[in-house]
Amino acid sequence: MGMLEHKLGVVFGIANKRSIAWAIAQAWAREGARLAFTYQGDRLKDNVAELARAFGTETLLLPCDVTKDDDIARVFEDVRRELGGLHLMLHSVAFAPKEALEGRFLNTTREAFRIAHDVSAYSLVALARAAAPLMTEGGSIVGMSYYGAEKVVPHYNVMGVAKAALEACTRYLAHDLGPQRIRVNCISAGPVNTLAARGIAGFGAMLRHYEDHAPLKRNVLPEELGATGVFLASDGAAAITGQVLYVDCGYQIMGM
Ligand code: 0WE
Repeated sequence: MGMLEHKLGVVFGIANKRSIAWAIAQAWAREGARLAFTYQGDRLKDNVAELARAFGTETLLLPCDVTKDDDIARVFEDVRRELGGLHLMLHSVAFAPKEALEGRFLNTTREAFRIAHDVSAYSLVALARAAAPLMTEGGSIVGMSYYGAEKVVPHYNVMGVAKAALEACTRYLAHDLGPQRIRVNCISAGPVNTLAARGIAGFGAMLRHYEDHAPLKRNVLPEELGATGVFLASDGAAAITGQVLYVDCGYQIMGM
């Protein structure tokens, strides 16, 4: 008997098989959850459809640009009609314009700041507001963060500020939704080699830096993020809300 038997979930942020969202979705499904997937833009549709097929042909697959209120409304109308309720939601979505992740934070434009916060932080608020009415039996909302939210990671720049906002949003949402037994937490993952990490200058060096400095002397594996996702979704985490859980091989505890 899986830990998430009879749970219904919706997953935002799968781009391909390396996505953290895919690792967590697979883990949720393995524990018995029934999932709907969203994808951003036609470019990713075939990718996500191919992955979703692993769970059978009737898996609900919906387009969603999280910066569009109409898209969000339609996703949750479709989830209500097709799944009939909701217990789990994964938010694994972030974007900042590439130029903003190079050079000095000082030079962040108003537009890059706006986009990073809209896509990466406000979207959690909008999605949680739309999901909550469907979570009539309580629920678990999980977001993804990164250490750059609390300490300066060179070049993470405006994404660090947006992740700080995401973590604060997690706490305020946890307060608002707690009375409805909806928990809101985020996982702060160590670096993972995903599409979003590709093309970031020095990412290979960052992975080696973690291997050298994290207490566990290695990087986190996608399946370990999946296991933490299962824990946060499960009754084992029934009293945990508003938290940031570090799943980073211990890197965050180090002072030097
Ligand atoms: O949150 C992230 C990355 C999110 C991300 C990635 C991109 C690349 C392509 C957001 N926006 C974009 N925009 C693009 O045009 N991470 C935690 C991974 C990451 O990204 C970094 C890191 C780490 C770690 C960027 C600079 C420094 C470190």
